[in-house]
Parts: sequence; structure tokens; C-alpha cells
Amino acid sequence: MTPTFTSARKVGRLLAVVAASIVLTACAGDAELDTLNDLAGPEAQAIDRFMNWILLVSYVVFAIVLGITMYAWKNFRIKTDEYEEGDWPEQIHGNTKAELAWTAAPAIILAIVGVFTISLHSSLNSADSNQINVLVGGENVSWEPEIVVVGQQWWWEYQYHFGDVELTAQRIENLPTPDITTATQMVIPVGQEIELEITSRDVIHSHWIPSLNGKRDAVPGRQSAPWKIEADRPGVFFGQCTEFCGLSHSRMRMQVIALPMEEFQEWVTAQMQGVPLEPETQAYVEALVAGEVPSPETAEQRAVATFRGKCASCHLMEGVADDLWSEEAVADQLVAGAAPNLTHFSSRTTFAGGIRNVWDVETGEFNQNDLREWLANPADIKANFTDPVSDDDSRMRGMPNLGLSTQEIDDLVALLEATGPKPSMDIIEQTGVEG
Ligand code: HEC
Ligand SMILES: [Cu+2]
Repeated sequence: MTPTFTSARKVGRLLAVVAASIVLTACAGDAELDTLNDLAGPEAQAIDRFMNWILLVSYVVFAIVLGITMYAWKNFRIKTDEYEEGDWPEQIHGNTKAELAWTAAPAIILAIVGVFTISLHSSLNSADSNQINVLVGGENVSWEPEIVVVGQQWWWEYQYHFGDVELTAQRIENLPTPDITTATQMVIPVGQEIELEITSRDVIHSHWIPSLNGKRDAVPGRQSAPWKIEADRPGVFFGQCTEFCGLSHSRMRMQVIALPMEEFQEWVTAQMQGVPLEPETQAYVEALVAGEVPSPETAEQRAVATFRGKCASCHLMEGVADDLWSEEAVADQLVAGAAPNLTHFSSRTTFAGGIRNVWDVETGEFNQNDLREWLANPADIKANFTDPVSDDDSRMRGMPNLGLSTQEIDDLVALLEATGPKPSMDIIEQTGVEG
């Protein structure tokens, strides 16, 4: 056996292992971000059908090219032992018909694929025209379902504006205060086209819910053309930021929860309310807002005092500290100029960019452990830049360690649990993530 033969064999084996490992990495049967199965809406299904057609065309092209190559290899080769120096087969040059054929055929195929690509793309991009009636604060509002999606390091915000607001092509800083603001979880009604207006507050991110539609970049300073999603059945659909955006990019996930219209309405009604505080805590908040300095007597009052002192400069919590929160104050501290709205924190099922559970998937209990860990030192769960970014810009990315005492953490955990309303066990189970 000649040495070249053995090394060729080794290379062959190595290539086989590499190829197998590449192919097998795609083999998880229950992958959350599967683009081939579990497609739940017309947009994702249209992309899937289109992909299948292109695959079919490329299989045919592949078979033809391989066929011609094999034919040439079989019929026109010279065996080594018959070969003599200078023993060339007859050389041909120029065949107008063949050259025309192999130039025109691919051009025509690509043109056809191009026409279908552009037409699919423009249908995915078009604005929706459906209207649904939503009860907002006791009033029936006709809503053309639109949700503003804002990416920032490292979580997604979803804004619902029910009033008569022109959202398309508005810069994020010009938008009015949303009726509902959530983090990480977008709740939508089933069977409705939802238009997404996607943008970013810091760097480029990309929003992708594989079961519902393709990817769309979130670019700071501009809003994407409308991007539609629709879920044709109730369920939970996972997503992930798909544009590398810094240290914790992989921990920037999100979920869409599609609910039947009635349940969606219940969700809207609950989200429009403030935190359900005990009456004596409410009185305590009113006193604080009025400028008095009563000392806290209950655990909830202590939690409110801590929240107002240490959290309210970044986080909005309606009914607890809205008077202390301002966009300018947040922009002074955070590069993105936004922190998750905590008014209904425990109505969500995951937090910190969808990497930890708010509710225990097995017991349905409030997941105190992970929340404690987060409050004790967020960077343990999610790497961030809490140091000044540069000398002239001392703002942070992510949540800093606030040096909270055990007592403060206990109180805050109870307050965050009370924000509610608690989601159904069904949703808790479906959205559950592994920490
Ligand atoms: C300097 C601004 C800032 C302060 C002050 C701050 N946070 Fe945060 N907090 C953030 C940011 C930014 C995030 C999002 C981090 C991420 O997911 O990457 C966050 C996330 C959270 C989350 C997870 C929310 C979710 O839905 O993912 C909770 C809970 C939270 N903070 C609680 C608190 C509490 C309680 C305090 C007061 C003790 C506090 N934070 C003070 C900036 C702040
Ligand atoms: Cu990102």
C-alpha cells in the first residue's frame, strides 16, 4: 500500500466524521426553534412551501449536473496504464449551442425563483387590514392589531398601543406611552394577523419566531417595514435574537403566547391595571407620593419603600412608583434607556430574557430561588457590562448588582409575586425553560 493511499483514506475518514457530526447536530426531535415542523401560521407555512419548491429545483439541477459529470467521467477518461505522454483526446473549443444552453437555463431558473421570492417577501411585508374589538378600560376600541417590538441588550420589549396612533415608520422615541408594555413574552389573539413594528434601542438585534415567520432585523433609529405574524392555533412559540448583539446575545430569548380571543381580552384587562396592593400599602404609597415620610409597618410596605428607593429609577411599576420613573432618568443610567416594566412581572412565565422561570414548571409555585439569585447579583445569571462603558458615558448595559440585604430581597420577592395575575398552569408548563 503506498503512503499516499493511506493518507487519502485517513482524510476520507476524517471528512466522514466531520460530515456526520454536522448532519447529526440538527437531530433534536423536540427542538424549540424548529423551522421544519410545528409551523403555526400562514406566514411560516408560506416560507416553508417556498423553501420546499426551491429545494426541489436544486435537487433536479444537482441530479442533472452530477449525471453529466458521471457520464463524462465514465466515457471520456483515459486509464493510467494506457496513457502515454502527449496522448491527449481530441480537443474541442467553442460550442455555441451548449454555451447558450448553460447560460440561459440557470438565468431562467433564477429569474423564476426571483419572481416568487419578491412576491412572497412583499406579501410577508404587507400591512394587515383586519380589525378586532378590544375592551380597553370599559370602552370598546377597534384595534388593527399592531405590536411594537423593541430589542435592547439583552431582552425584548413588546408595546401595545390601542388608541388611534400611527405606529408605522415612527421612531421609538416619538411613540406615545403604550397602553401595555411587556418584556420577553408577546401575547396575541389566535387567528388574527398581527403587524410587528420592529426596532432597537441600542445595537442591531434580529427578531425571530420560527413557527410564525422568518427573521427581521431590529435596527436602532429606524422601524422595520410592517412584518406580520399569525398563529392559527393557541399555543406557545419560542424565539431567539438572531443577530449577535454582545455578551449575552444567547440569553436574549422570547416567546409568543397565542390565546383564544376571550382569554386575550382577559389578559388585556388585567394588564391595564396597576399592582394589586393591600389597602394599607396603597395608603402608604399615597402618603409617600404626597411627600410624607411614614415608616413602613408591613413587609409589603417595606418592599414598596425599597422598590421606590432602589428600583424605581429604572423599572416602572404602576401603582407603586410611577411618580419616580421618567424616561430621562432611565436614559441617564442605561445605554438602552429602558428596563423591563415590572407592573405585571408575575403574569409572565419567564424572565431575564426568557432564560429563567417565574413559576416552577412542576409545582406551579412562584420560583423564588431564581428570582433571589437574580436580585442578589444579576451578572451571575446573565453576563453584562455594569462598569462604565467609557469615560464620558457612564451608563450601563444590563442590571447592576444593587447590594441588597436578605431582608430586602425577601420583601421584594413577595411584592413581585403579588403583581400577577398568575398565568394558567398550562401556559407555565408550555413556556418552561431549563435554567
Ligand atoms: C440601573 C437600572 C436598574 C435598576 C436600578 C434595577 N434594575 Fe432590574 N433590570 C434592569 C435591566 C436593564 C433589566 C433587564 C436585564 C436583562 O434581561 O438583560 C432588569 C431586569 C430585572 C428583572 C427581570 C425582569 C424581566 O421580566 O425579565 C427583575 C425582576 C428586576 N430587574 C428587578 C429589579 C428590582 C427588584 C430592582 C430594585 C432592587 C431593580 N431591578 C433595579 C435594570 C435595573
Ligand atoms: Cu440581540
